[in-house]
Amino acid sequence: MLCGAFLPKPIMSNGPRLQLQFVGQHPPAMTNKVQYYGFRAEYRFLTNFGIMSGIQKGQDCAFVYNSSERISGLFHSPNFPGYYLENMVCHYYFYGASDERVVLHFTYFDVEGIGTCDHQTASDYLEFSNFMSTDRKYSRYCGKLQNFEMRSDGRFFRVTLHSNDRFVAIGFRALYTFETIPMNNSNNDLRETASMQSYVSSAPLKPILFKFFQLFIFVLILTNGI
Ligand SMILES: [Ca+2]
Repeated sequence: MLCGAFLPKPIMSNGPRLQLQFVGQHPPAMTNKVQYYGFRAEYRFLTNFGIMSGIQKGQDCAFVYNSSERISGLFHSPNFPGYYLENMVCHYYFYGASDERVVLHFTYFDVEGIGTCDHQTASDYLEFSNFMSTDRKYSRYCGKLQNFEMRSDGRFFRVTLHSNDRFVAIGFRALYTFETIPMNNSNNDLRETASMQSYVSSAPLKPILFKFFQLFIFVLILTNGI
């Protein structure tokens, strides 16, 4: 229920229907001088869950972000900054070039859930993965979190929001950036490998020098003895 003088956050229906009921009561005698003007709202029929960035895959809550199209931008939960929807799975796929990594900077995070965000806690959660399948490297993310950053290991990254059938929150907003890995790194690696090889190949020199030194001492002893 909504009342009072404030602007509510955007409301999104879970399906193709939404019903609103306006109930006007007689104000109490003491406050009859106060004027209430009711409300005015904008409505829109959406198929993109209110997510304007990326390319939507069909009618699903699945969005693709290619570095060839945009090197950085914002993405967020459905209906942000309003409440996200119940019982849904939303995918965000990031595809970079082979020399790029995906960097996500979360500037808002409030996903309804507690603790480890697992099934027992009946939590909604955000899942991160370097693959299309589950990535055991990352635990589930839920609750209220301060700004944080996530990085992909390779050129691909996946973020998925899971919500259950009860309680919702505002969700999240993040900045994505495709970061080019400096090519110097691989050159350095090559150089390091090269110097390592020369070190390895020069290593047997030491015993030879030692042998020479031993021989020199031996000769010295010999000459002194004579
Ligand atoms: Ca929930």
